[in-house]
Amino acid sequence: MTTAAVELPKLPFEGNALEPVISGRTLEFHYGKHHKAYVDKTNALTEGADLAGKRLEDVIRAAAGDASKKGLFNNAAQVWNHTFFWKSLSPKQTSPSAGFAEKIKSAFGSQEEFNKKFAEAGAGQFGSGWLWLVNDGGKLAILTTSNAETPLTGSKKPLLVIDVWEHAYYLDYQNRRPDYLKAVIEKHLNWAFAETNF
Ligand code: MN3
Repeated sequence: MTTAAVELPKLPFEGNALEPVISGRTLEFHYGKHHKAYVDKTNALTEGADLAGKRLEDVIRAAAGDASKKGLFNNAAQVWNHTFFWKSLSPKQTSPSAGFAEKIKSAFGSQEEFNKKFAEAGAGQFGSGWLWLVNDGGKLAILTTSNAETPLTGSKKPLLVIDVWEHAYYLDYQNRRPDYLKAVIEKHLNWAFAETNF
C-alpha cells in the first residue's frame, strides 16, 4: 500500500482575493484545474513505484536526475512551483522591510528598477515558464526557468515566483503578459514571504 500521496494544498487566500489583477475565474481554472491536475498526475506516476509516499521535494530531486522520469519531474515540479507561487502572492499590497529594501537597492538600484527588470525578464521568457527572485550566494538575483524547471534542484534559493505560462493570465490579459506582470509585481507580491525565504 502507498502512503502520504502528494496533496493539493489549500489556497492561502480566497479565490477572488486578487481581483481585479487576477480574476476569480482565472484562479478557479489555474488552481482548481491546472494545479490539481499536476497533483493527480504526480500521484498516478508514483503510485506503487519507488518514490511513492516520499516528500514532494525528494520526488522532484530524484526525478530531476533521471531521464526516464521526465514526466514525473514535470508534474511534481509544477505542483511545487504552483504552491510556491500562491505563497508569493498577497491580496494586500506589501512592501519590503527596510533591511530587505537595502538588498533590493544594492542588487538592482531601486525598487522601481527592480520592478522594471523583473517584469522585463518575465516578458522575455520565451514560451512557458517561471520568473523567480532568488538568493544567489547572499545576493538577490532574477532568474527565469522554462516549463517546469525550478531552482529547487540547484544552488540558488527561491524567494518569490510568478507563473508566466499562458494559463496564468490568458483569461484576464490574453496576450498581454507584460501588463499581467506589471500589475502583479506592483500590487500583489508577498515581500514578507520573500524575506522569510532569504
Ligand atoms: Mn500555472
